[in-house]
Amino acid sequence: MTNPSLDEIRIENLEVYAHHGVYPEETAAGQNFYINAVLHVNTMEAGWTDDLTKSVHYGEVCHFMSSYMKNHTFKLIEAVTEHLAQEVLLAFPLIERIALEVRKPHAPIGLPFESVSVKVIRGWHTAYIAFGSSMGDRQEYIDGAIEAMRKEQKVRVEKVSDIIRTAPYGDAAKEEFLNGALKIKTLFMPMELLSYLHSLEQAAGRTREIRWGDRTLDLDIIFYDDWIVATEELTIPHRDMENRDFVLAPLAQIEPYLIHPVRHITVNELLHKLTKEKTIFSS
Ligand code: A4P
Ligand code: MG
Repeated sequence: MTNPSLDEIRIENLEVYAHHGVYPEETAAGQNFYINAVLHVNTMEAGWTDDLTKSVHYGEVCHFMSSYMKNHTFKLIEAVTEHLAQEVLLAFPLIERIALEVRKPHAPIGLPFESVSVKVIRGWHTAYIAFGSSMGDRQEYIDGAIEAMRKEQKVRVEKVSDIIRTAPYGDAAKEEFLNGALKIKTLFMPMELLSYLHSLEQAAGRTREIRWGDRTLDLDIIFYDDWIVATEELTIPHRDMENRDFVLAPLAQIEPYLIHPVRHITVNELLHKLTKEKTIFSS
């Protein structure tokens, strides 16, 4: 998550009578739940202008959470908390992150206790996506994917680079590519984002036959906050980005000073390094 120094709006022990629980008696009769929420919002502008529209109306957040809790029924407080955190983030765009705790002091445990609770921290993440197409109506495939992302509620498209024409890289691809990059905010975690991007590739008629071969649409995750992910299915930052001018040039156009979390140099510097190496090797 991008800004660790965000200000906080705190809601403490909001009481809500609702019907969540594993046992049928709990969902039938209901009981009191208590919500603690820390809303991470940049409050400075509201602070200086004294204007509520520049901040988040905590009263509205309380009513929203209370109605959501009353109008839905889950077995687990894990589920209540997860869904509620997401709904708040979707409904109040100025909230970048929420720490949400749902307490259940009357849980049917049969022993003296004060309370049980689940607490989660959820928020918007910043990701950079490189896109490429070398088959069929390339522009149409790219436009279609960006349009689909604009309609997906868990994604906010923030910046789109110019689209450039590039020669195929690697031995498998033969056709000219259209390439570019996107900056998005997203509620998807990295693996969920990868699956989502694969669904967009499939919608563009992508089949996976030849690695590095020609394709209708390729969507790669370049960065995800400053996270480092190294699993069999997913490598972030993208493992080959520093060797690809068709990734670095569009990225440098939208975010030149972004720092690569492993190399510790900016996108601009990576691009200059690559251009210099290419000149040396080709001369
Ligand atoms: N994967 C791992 N890390 C990532 C990540 N950060 N983002 C895995 C996306 N995927 C990631 O990719 C294979 C697997 O990589 C995925 O299933 C995922 O689990 P793929 O898209 O199925 O197959 P691919 O694209 O053929 O292989 P690869 O290695 O992803 O190829 P690239 O790196 O996408 O390169 N020339 C030009 N001019 N422009 C291009 O855009 N693209 C390629 C393909 C070749 N030449 C090109 C271009
Ligand atoms: Mg790929």
